Amino acid sequence: MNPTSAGILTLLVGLLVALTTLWFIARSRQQEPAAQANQGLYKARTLYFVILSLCLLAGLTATLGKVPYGQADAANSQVVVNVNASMYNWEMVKVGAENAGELVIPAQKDVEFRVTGLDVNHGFGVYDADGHLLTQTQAMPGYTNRLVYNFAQPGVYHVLCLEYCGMMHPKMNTTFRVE
Ligand SMILES: [Cu+2]
Repeated sequence: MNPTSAGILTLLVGLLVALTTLWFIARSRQQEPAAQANQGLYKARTLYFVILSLCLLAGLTATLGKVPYGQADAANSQVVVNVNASMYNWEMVKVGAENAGELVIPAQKDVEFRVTGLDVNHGFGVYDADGHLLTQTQAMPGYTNRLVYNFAQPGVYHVLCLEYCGMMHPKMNTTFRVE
């Protein structure tokens, strides 16, 4: 699904939620003649739901353009890294790399990680040298997740497994360099 259709889908779901809320309000009005005694309370509740719906819609509209996934342009990625996760190892190979030694990735370029699992589900988490999680995706058997990331700073980055996969899960890590 491309970012535009994902955005439209999100908007439609948001509208559906808002309309459903309004429908429930209208319906509860019809079915509660006893509400006359609590008119003020019901009015306040209705107002609350209307304001809440409007706030949610406004928030949704304002943030639609900032949907995190789909912004990165996989088609324009200049560097592709194949990532195979298995118990308890990360195999990371840059497509077209001459030597299969240490993985070196260029800084300030879109890098596309093609992440899959060879045995069970793993979590591919990329951390900077200070231990901050930068980006992540699942490594699933039989499926390739594409994750595009642009490393602004050169340095050593760490890959840790984010999904418990067995006894040695905490030891499932590797590093790569960005230049
Ligand atoms: Cu794991």
